[in-house]
Amino acid sequence: MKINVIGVPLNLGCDRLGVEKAPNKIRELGLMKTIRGYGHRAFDLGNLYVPPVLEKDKYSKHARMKYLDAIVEVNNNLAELVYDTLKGGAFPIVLGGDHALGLGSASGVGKSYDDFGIIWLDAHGDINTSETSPSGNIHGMALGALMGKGSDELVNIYAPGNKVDPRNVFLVGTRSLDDGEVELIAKENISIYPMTVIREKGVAFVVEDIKHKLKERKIRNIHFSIDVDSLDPALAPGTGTKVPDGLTRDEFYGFIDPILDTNLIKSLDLVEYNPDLDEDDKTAQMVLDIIDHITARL
Ligand SMILES: [Mn+2]
Repeated sequence: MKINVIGVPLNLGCDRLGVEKAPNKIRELGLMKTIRGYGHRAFDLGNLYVPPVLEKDKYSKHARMKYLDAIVEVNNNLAELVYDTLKGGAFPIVLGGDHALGLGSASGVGKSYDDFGIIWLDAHGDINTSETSPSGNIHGMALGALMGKGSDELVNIYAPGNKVDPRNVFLVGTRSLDDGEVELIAKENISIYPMTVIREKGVAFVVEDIKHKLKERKIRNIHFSIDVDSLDPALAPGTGTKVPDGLTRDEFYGFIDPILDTNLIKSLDLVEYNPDLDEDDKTAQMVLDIIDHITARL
């Protein structure tokens, strides 16, 4: 398969330094060699430009959303690049950077397919709005905005309006939700599989339930957005918003392997790995292992 790697050295959505170093760090540890090892035609499209913004100007465009203009700009460009990649018959692997980039990547996929859904693997909901967000960090608003919730500036990135039907969104691995997110999940009837459900019913149940709903909703194309904080901090300590009691290695691959085997996954984000917070490259190796695992199945 043709695979395009797109680096997005974005840290403005999490407002914490370090995560912008991730794409190059993963390259240095053998990213392209790993992908090409499976016979793929892989191209490294480099890193997207992230406009510099001074810390003192972070609220200059919006009182409750940090670095709004720069994040919108990066995501517009990312969306177009993902759209072009899919149009060219290639599979986009988007390497973050923080999870605000999901706004752009999923918007690019949404323009490519009408019958599309999103699987968002994350310790958090990422469905805050500027009103409900306790931090003003846009990485916690990305999935909400894709569903049309929150500020127009985010909802209308790349194209006007929501990019995905909330019924086509699957939120997996959550264990830290803000009050506003809990309300929205209930109101929109979002398919959510928190860690409590994964532990109670098992990962195989979650996979089967999602596959059933995909069929029911006639979803033929999925954007898979993986936040490394979905993993237990023991496996991925190098990330900015760690939450205890995350996915074990077996649970993680027990989920993603059968999801990949559906052949419905059309694009991938891998986000929130922060080299500055890592312990002996443990998280870096995990990220490479995930890429190895995924590209072996494409
Ligand atoms: Mn996230």
